[in-house]
Amino acid sequence: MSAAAAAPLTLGTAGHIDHGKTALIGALTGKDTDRLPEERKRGISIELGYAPLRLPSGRNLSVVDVPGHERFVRTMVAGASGIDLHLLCVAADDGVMPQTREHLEVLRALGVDRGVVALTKADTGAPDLVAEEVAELLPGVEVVEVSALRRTGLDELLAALDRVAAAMPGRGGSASPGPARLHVDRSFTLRGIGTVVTGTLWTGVLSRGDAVEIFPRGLSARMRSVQVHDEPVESAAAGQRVALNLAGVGWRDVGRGDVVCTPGSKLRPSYLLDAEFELRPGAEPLRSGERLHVHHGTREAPARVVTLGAGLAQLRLEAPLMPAPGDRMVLRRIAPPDTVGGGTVIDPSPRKHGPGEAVVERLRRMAGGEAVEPEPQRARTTAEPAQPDDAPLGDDVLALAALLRADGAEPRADGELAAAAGVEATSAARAFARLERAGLAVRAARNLHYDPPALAALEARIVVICERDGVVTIAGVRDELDTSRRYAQALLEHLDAQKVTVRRGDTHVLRSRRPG
Ligand SMILES: Nc1nc2c(ncn2[C@@H]2O[C@H](COP(=O)(O)OP(=O)(O)O)[C@@H](O)[C@H]2O)c(=O)[nH]1
Ligand SMILES: [Mg+2]
Repeated sequence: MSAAAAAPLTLGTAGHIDHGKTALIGALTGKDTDRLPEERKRGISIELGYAPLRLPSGRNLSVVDVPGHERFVRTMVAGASGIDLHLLCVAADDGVMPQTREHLEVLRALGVDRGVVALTKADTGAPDLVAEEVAELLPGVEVVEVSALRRTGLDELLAALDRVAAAMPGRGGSASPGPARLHVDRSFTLRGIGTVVTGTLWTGVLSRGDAVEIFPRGLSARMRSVQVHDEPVESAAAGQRVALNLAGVGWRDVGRGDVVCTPGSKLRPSYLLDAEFELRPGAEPLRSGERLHVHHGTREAPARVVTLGAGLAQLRLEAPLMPAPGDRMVLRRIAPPDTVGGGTVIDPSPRKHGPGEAVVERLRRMAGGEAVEPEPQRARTTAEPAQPDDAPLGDDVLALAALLRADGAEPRADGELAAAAGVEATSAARAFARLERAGLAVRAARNLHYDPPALAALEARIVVICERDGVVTIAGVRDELDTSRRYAQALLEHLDAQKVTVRRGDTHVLRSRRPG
């Protein structure tokens, strides 16, 4: 098979902030992946960036450029989920830094074990010393010195990427049979075109005109058109960045974290999953009852851990995920935020159970690829009390969550949102409380809730401003985030309440920096 015909792959950047990731992708592809005005103004990546890259062999890569700031690790995880190989960037003038290590942990957790290291900014610093440091961290991985500024080392880097890619068949064609699955990272509307969603196609093929289902809400839609990196195609293959124009759903009904699949997929929203975990060296072992954040696809959910022994655990999720057997997940501690390790899904829809020899035996067989009978229904024991939160969220509550997510940085007031979702005014407060408990909403002010990732991104942007200027004001946040005074005020008051910032007269300052 010629390289051009070989299956496409997705490449993700990784590495500490300011280590030249975005500049390098710009030099390689001609595309500036920092699109937000303040990304350009401040030179910091906040959102995920995308660009196509054609290797000298003709092999096509989709590049996902991730942010390096420690506050944006969850965005990095969403971007890295679904990539095939990495381009780890380590700056010659800075060496291995905290997010170099944390991004590597995320890649390891996701099972991304192939890639190339770019020793960036080789026109400065001490490339030789840093090369030694990298060789210790990642033995056996090719390291290429590059300078995006001087445009040196780029051909060598492309050749190294080609060598790594050549050994990877990709997920397309026969490597990826069965129904298609795309984890959505963006949804928007274009005038005259309608709803567009984008994401990385994990498995299968998506073709123009075909019907799709969208989970967790189980909506139906049809693909009016399919694009790969801005080019219309008849069908897209696994491993590619894809944009779909969907008929039959509004853009507010779909958002980051949703999964688009073709009919026949066994994918369903799940609040329970059994998995095998591998923690990072030195991490404290998982404890039963511990609460962690689970990242899967472009979605995340808080979960309680129930250890089962033998490296296995059941996760009791507070918000639904759409897992499939063999999928990778990343586990992060909530406070202080830290990547703990990764997991591989074995049973995406188990019964609620505790440890036991039979449980471990059954999961071992499933992990080995055996078809195993579903678990028999068993009575709850006193050790596993029934919890009202275990009941699946109703359609109206999920609709509320979808609207909240679609509203993003500027959510409507609670009352307006409830009305739009068809939730009765009398049960709105209960619905919001339910969403909060499920990790699908955060209350920021009276009558104002945010989608948690949207709020986290806004908070991170404000912290970046604080770090730069020392202080922030309501007017400053309003202008920099291009929002209204009302949102700016709510955000700052929320940050004060969260003890991230503290109010000093008309300004707010960071309380304390976490040690790097
Ligand atoms: N000297 C030098 N500076 C570079 C090079 N590449 C990037 N930079 C600078 O390093 C800073 C951070 O680069 P950027 O690509 O935004 O880093 P990222 O945070 O890893 O995406 C910017 O000020 C760039 O101009 C390089 O090859 N040589
Ligand atoms: Mg960047």
